[in-house]
Amino acid sequence: MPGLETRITFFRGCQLVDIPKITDPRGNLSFIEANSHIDFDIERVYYLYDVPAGAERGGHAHKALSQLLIAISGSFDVRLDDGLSEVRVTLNRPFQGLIIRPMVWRELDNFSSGAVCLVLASHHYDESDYYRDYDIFQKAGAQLR
Ligand code: T46
Repeated sequence: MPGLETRITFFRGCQLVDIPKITDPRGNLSFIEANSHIDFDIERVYYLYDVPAGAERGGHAHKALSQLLIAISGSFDVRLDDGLSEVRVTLNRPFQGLIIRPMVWRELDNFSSGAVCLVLASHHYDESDYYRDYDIFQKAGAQLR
């Protein structure tokens, strides 16, 4: 169902995406199709779960990777930072996703009990794609601007 979803671009190309939701007395169903609801091929899927209260994930940026994050269960906050400014987004619906683009620092916190973060990623895991040092990320971002 290309084009039916709502996308709100709000920060450095990052987007909030409404994912189709098929309601049914038997329970709801949502689906995501590559190059339709998201504008990249899905090369990897991973998920964060059993996150202890007060724990934080992320704390890095990517050079080339795009990802779609979904709170499949529960809720958590995502802080996005481009080296100049930041925004905070709460994900708490299994039918809404957040696309995070390259060169955006992300930190995930405030995980609710039982929260599950599903991630659809544009590339396989590659440690060399990470900026894990904020100062180095900020300098690299400044050179691109
Ligand atoms: C991101 C946030 C939302 C792998 O071996 N394969 C994988 O696909 C991933 C994602 C990680 N790993 C290894 C690398 C580390 O030894 O798992 C360990 C933990 O990874 P990391 O500290 O990067 O996990 P998070 O939750 O801080 O970050 C992850 C993603 O790495 C990152 O791209 O945006 O989730």
